[in-house]
Amino acid sequence: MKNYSAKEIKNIVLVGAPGSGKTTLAEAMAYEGKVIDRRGSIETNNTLSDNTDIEHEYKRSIYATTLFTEFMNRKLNIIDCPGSDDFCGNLYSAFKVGDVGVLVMNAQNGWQVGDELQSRYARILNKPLVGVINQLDGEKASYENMMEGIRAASPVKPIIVQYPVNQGAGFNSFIDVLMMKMYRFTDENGTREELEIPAEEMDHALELNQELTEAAAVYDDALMELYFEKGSLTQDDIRSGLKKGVANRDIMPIFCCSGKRDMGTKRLMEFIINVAPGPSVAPKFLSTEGEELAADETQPTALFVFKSQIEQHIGEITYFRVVRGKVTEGMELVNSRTGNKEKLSQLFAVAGKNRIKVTELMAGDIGCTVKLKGTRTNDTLAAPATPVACEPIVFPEPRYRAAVKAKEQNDEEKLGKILNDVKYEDPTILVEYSKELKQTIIQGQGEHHLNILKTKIAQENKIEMEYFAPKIPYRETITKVAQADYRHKKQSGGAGQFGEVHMVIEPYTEGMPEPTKYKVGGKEITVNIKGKEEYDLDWGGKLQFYNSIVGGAIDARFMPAILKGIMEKMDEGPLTGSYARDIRVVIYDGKMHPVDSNEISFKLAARNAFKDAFRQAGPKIMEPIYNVEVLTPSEYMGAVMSDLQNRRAMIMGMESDKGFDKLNARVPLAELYRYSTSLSSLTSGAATYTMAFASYEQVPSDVQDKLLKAYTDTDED
Ligand SMILES: Nc1nc2c(ncn2[C@@H]2O[C@H](COP(=O)(O)OP(=O)(O)OP(=O)(O)O)[C@@H](O)[C@H]2O)c(=O)[nH]1
Ligand SMILES: [Mg+2]
Repeated sequence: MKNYSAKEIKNIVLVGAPGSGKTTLAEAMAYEGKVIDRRGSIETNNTLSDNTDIEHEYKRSIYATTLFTEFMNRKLNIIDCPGSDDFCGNLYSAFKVGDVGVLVMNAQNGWQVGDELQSRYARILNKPLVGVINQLDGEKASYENMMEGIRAASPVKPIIVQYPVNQGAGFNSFIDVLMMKMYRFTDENGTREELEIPAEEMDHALELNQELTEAAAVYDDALMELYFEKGSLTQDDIRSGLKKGVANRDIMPIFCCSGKRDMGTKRLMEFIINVAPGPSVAPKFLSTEGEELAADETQPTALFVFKSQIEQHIGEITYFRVVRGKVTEGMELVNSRTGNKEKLSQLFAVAGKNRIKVTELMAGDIGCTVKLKGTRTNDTLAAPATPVACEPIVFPEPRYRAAVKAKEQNDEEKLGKILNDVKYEDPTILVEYSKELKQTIIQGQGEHHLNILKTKIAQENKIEMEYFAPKIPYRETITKVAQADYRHKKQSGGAGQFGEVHMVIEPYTEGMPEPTKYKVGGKEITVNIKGKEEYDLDWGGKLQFYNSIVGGAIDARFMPAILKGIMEKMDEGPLTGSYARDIRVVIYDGKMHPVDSNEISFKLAARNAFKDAFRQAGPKIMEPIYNVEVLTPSEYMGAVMSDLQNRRAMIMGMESDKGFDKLNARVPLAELYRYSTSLSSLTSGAATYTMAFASYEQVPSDVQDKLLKAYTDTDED
């Protein structure tokens, strides 16, 4: 295989709503590039891109897959992304190494939330887009409806390059207003005739050609001048204007296609080769120090790892882009995170499940290697003398959580290890054991995302796991002053136990004055501060602890034990066993026994006094509230809103944004379990949402009563 340099490479990312035909189009591109001599299909489970058992089972893409093709003496690296938003992490990695997105849209469905989301990701990640109206051979295909949707909703302005002559089942021709030709396909293997535009289409074609010319001229003063002078531009001039408009992310040229019948694929690839920005023009990689790393093969080598996947019989496969310099077979590089050497004994160009051995890859190219020792996604491998680390991919926040355990207790330990490693393959899955909830909590992008993981672990590791509702990390605090005494006394045979503690507690607020006097339960208590300790609690909020013992009622040496007793109860709050926060405690009296008093006695006395005081202090339970943002087609807005209201949501605002409604609400986490699934069934999968922690707020009294009851039923204190 030829060695391609940055100027001869294009790295494209196929994006678009679920099922729009990305994988099928990638297959047609690979066929046109002669990487395969027969096209596989989704139905027969033999595409290059969807090549895992789990993708076959679900008949959809789950992982972004890289495929190279050679076309017009250039190399086109295609990354085929999954359309489902549950797997959007893949788009973040793909766009890190891809320079341009190809938005594949289904002409049968019109503009969908998936198109909306994926074009937004491209925008967030600063990547230009080329638009493809696909499935024009479908029974329900409507180019006009699709264009209307794009015009109304696309964040980038569409510019028509092609329109179909006969869409629907008989689709076989379209007019290209850049080439000013009609293309007609004579078979389903990409064979095409280049014909003159029929007379009845000429006016329309000329009109669109003028729009295209004007759109191209806008981006270049010299072109604009030329256009005014001559009233037209050459094809090459138009291309050079489009090149700028696309690279600036101002316009999205629109193409026609049936990936399934391989119609339009070749023209699209030609345009990408000629017009889309390649590695030497696209924005440069940045180092973590902010240095620009140009795709220059004369520079010292640096590779960025954007994906790592374990494949049966082979082990870990590491996918990378050569950021600068070149990499040759057998090269030794240094991982800038670990400082360890890695030998790249084999290099491959990747075409999905096929890997083609190569001896060298140049700056801008994408490839993979195997058998690295400790390199993962987001690592940079660099020449030992010139270490550098590239800015990492910043993955989206999780928006779905569940508790997880092994079906068989015996598998628990093994499952723990497997789950711990999941993040290396899929950085959008977070797993952690919550000491607070005493559950293993797994977080991801949606229920489907987690179910796929479950199936994968069952298939590959033969371990069954179960998801269930995670506990909610409630917090407990108090609302008023309270007082309590507690005597711990035990006389059983040998040495006895004795400790007595008197305390006052009150709600802590920032900047409150030092305590001087309390009047509580008919008692008047004067505070003489002997000692003060203040703790920032790991789980948020504060504990203030005052020693106000007079006349040696309790020895100072027992104070740490008293504090410990209180801390134990803060750690496992008296109401529901959740963390307590924002409390001031004053120990003002107590009793010792000359022989029987010891630390354990005071710890227990303090613990129980604190619990009693807490329960009298107007205790309340606080729950985590999340900011939720839902994006839905307007027709579902009513349903989405009333569902949220049933979840105790506070609606904060609504706005319409290019055909979609956006709704912001504050929703208790306790009401969000399986929200992604409900939202999906309410809107036939057309809506999406994000969520982020906002604050802790008091739960309503009916919820508090329920929680209290549930806890007293289990409290063995
Ligand atoms: N009629 C018609 N059907 C198509 C075309 N392209 C794809 N399909 C069908 O649409 C379905 C989805 O195709 P895929 O290629 O898997 O779509 P995708 O965009 O990769 O889907 P995800 O990766 O799951 O988002 C399959 O049944 C294909 O056979 C097309 O051009 N015309
Ligand atoms: Mg796919």
